[in-house]
Amino acid sequence: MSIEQFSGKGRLADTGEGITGDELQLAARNHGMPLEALRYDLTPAGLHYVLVHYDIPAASATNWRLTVDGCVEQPLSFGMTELRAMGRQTVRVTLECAGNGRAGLQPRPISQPWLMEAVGTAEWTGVPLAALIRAAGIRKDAIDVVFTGADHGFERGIEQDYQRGLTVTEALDSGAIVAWEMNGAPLPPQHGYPLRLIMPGWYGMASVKWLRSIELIDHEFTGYQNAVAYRIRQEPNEVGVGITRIEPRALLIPPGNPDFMSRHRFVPAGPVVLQGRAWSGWAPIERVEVSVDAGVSWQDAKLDADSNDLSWRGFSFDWDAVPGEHVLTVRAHDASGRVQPIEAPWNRGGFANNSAQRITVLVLSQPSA
Ligand SMILES: Nc1nc2c(c(=O)[nH]1)N[C@H]1C(S)=C(S)[C@@H](COP(=O)(O)O)O[C@H]1N2
Ligand SMILES: [Mo]
Repeated sequence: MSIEQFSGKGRLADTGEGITGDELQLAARNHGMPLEALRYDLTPAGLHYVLVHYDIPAASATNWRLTVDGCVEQPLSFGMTELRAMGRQTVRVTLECAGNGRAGLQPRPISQPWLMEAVGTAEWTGVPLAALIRAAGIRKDAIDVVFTGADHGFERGIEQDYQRGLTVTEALDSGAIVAWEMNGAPLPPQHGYPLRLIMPGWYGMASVKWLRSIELIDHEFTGYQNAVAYRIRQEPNEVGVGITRIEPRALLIPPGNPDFMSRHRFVPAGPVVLQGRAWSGWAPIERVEVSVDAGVSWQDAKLDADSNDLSWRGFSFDWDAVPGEHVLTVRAHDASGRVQPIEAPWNRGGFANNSAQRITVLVLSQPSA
């Protein structure tokens, strides 16, 4: 018996192949945000999506240490009390998993089978990452910063701590914080208790949970989560392009009432206010379009006040629902000129798939009960 024998291969589903047992196992552990929770401007912690590669590690704030070392003038080690003395800032951040939308791709990459619900917005409180790095003093030979979590596991035969790297510039200039609170309470275990990194605007994989070490290194970081996973590729052996910021996306709160098993939706005829939220990690949202005829015609949604950061922005649209079947769809535009595509291009890992949401509803002339 060997590690390889038990390790997932990262394959594509065969034509017509349903969700596998491995995918079900991942989906039952890693939950999404039910789309009706788009009604909350700040996602309650229990409704925020969760993604954990390995196991949630045992952790105690009492004896937790965070080290900052490597290519620094003065290596540092903080307990939670010492860390709190370094500064305190709250940032409102929309996090989205880079695999969001994966299950909608054809062929389907076998992995966590997200539909469109791997998103959430929280207020994260902690100390600016730049303050910690500057306190240690950046040596001239520093190139990358490596963040290590306390969780440990195997991926495609490779044993590892969960680790991600950033360049020194990204680490200093992206508004990152090392957070100990989510929505004003200590981090829940599944969201990184007692300490995590938060990288505003970046796909979730950069926001390392259970953060125990920040190391500056004098070369490019080539760890698994940067160099192997989380890259856009067409072919398994190409180098690919590393995944960074969140592509624009708009989502509607599905209107009306769902069928329990199929989740097909029924809407009573008459005026309906469609509501949703849109976000992009590149620039603030400046326009959202809605179509109630499967993308044949589009109209602008009304935008809520700008949040002045990269967190999601609410929108609404007045729809006069007439009896019959309708396909609702939405697309986001951000201030960098990025427009959400109706159909995003395919890639092997199923990353950054921001294809437009489609909701089929049956509008009923009479409420049935
Ligand atoms: N240590 C550690 N950090 C991690 C992960 C992990 O498995 N281990 N998963 C990453 C991924 S892929 C995502 S999408 C986000 C999810 O954060 P959340 O569960 O708080 O929503 O955490 C990231 N940070
Ligand atoms: Mo993720």
